[in-house]
Amino acid sequence: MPESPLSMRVSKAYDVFNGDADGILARQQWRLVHPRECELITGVKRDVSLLSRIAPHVEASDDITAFDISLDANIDACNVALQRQAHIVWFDHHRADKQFIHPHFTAHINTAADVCTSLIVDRVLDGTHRAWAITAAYGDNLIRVADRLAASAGYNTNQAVALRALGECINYNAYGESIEDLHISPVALANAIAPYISPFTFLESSDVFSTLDAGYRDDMHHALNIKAEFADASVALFVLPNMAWARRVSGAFANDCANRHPARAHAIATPNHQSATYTVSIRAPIANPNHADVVAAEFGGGGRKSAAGINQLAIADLPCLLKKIQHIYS
Ligand SMILES: [Mn+2]
Repeated sequence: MPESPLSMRVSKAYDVFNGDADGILARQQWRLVHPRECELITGVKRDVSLLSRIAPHVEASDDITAFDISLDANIDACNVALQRQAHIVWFDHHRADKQFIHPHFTAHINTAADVCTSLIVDRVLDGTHRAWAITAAYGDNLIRVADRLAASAGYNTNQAVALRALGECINYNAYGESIEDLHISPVALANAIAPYISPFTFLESSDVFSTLDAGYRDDMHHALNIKAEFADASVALFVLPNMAWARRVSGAFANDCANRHPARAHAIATPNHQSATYTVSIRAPIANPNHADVVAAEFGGGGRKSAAGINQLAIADLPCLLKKIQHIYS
């Protein structure tokens, strides 16, 4: 008997992930252990409402695996996909006030300040691909956690330095207003990394790292010449120029500032190309990694306790944001 068209359809798998190091490398670990042909849904770091791209098209028994994107920012699309009877597994560390229970929904969400999505996946996989998890933790600026994991995994200083450089470069590549600002599209980067069981082999075999590293150094050199708009012992605000390099390096520069001044909170504002708004990266002081998400949320942004961002801050609201940051951290 001929099969009906319905039963002939093979269920599809979608990997939906942030285009930064944490998103790409969370997915990397998962797919090394659970290989599957997947459609990749990702974008620049700020492009977090990714699920809406596919939710209206998914079908019953399709599988969606989400990494490092906020559940709250995708809740409507999530409901659409569940109504269409897809199965969803969600790994994330962003604030999630809208968590729910559903037979087709599995959540691995942990919002602790010393956790990133790649470390959540690492725990679920019992550390099977720890080196990639460490690389991601460096990329997400969890330096102390990553150093500790690297030491306990038996890596020497040179190896830890290599993983840190790789993580920072992959993370750096995700920042930009659009894919055009980036050196490599996140889909291409995820595909370039996908075959590698070890980041060390990737570093030896691929020229992707040297491309990103050269771009990173170049952009960072520009950024380090920018004077702070405001700076005291507890808060600093930088406004970068309206250039592609500034949009690319803003997040990495924010992390670099945070690491050099661990007692200070930082805000890095970068003009958007199309509108009279800024993208703002906010970093809580490393010594007090709290409230960044709360500050960002007040201006329509979001993120984590230690690091958060605003995609569209009206230029006129910048003084107001600075006041809020001073109020919280001074
Ligand atoms: Mn992350």
